[in-house]
Amino acid sequence: VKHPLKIAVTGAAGQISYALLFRLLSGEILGKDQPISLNLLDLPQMEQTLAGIEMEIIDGCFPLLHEIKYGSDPYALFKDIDVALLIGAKPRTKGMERKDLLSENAKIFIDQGKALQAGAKPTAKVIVVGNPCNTNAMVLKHYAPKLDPMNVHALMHLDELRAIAQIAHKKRVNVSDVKGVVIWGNHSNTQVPDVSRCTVKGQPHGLDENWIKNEWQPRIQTRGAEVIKTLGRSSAASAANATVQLLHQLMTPTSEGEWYSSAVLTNHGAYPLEEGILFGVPCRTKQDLSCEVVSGILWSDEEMIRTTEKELVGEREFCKREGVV
Ligand code: NAX
Repeated sequence: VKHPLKIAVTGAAGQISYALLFRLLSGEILGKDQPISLNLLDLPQMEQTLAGIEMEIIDGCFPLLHEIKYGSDPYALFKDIDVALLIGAKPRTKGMERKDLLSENAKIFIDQGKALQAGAKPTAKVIVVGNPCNTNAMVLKHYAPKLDPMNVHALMHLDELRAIAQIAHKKRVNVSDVKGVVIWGNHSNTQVPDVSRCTVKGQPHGLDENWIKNEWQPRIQTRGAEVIKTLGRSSAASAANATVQLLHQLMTPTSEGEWYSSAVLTNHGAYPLEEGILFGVPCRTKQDLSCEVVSGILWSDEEMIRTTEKELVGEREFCKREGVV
């Protein structure tokens, strides 16, 4: 039997986490032989909800559940963890400006970065889901210098899955026939969904350029808002799915010639980008489970890349002015 993997989940009383925890414990993501210790973290006022969630998890009777803890202290709950899924964040409320959103969230991620630095295993893998996820992860990494920058990810995988699903639908093929999509940049509507290396059933995709530019790209960029408008609340189950699928990617060597999109610190030097921001790029997991950026993909639209880069640099400059980083 394998040693239990210790996984911390923040925002554990929220709707994404609710759709995520049972997927994790089912064994489909990390394997049927991988026991899991869960550390659930949320705000102090959510303790009652966490107690109820713990009851439901116990009632799930999962053979892979080794231990479960919950609370509101990141220092206690990040101790010795292998994985952190950072979902909790301050939502944007009515009338709130983007800069308020940034500074409110910066506080959370300063604190959690420090707690990871203090207690997490140096090899820990971190996925930041809470928005604005790229800049939240940038702040977190600043306060957790011991973490390998290639182990700190901001979630772009939902955008990637949305992008693949739309192409599969258009081409009337199975989603598994679509490979090589990349989502560059920020998890916002400036992101750059890219088909320059996309194949369908191993062949060049053959998609109409007009459809790509005028329908597919804008649809992917604004899909989150489209879901909110239709569903009446923000995507939770699909976000949970993307989070566990990314975790699976990070814990499994990537097949030859393939990649997944994820936002990592730009200091890797694989592309000419401003350093010190988390930017969506194609990544691969190596045999030793370290993560590397796939280099050499030519940008089909550099202007769009520079726009999303500029947005992220703006968010970082704001954090600098506020003394956050
Ligand atoms: P919910 O409001 O249902 O849950 C968020 C939970 O986080 C709440 O229980 C809240 O108490 C908790 N929380 C707040 N501050 C915390 C802190 N300092 N420590 C621990 N817990 C804290 O939101 P949900 O729908 O689950 O979404 C969570 C986050 O995911 C939001 O920021 C949302 O914008 C973001 N998303 C990111 C996506 C991505 O692709 N990167 C897509 C889906 C989603 O929009």
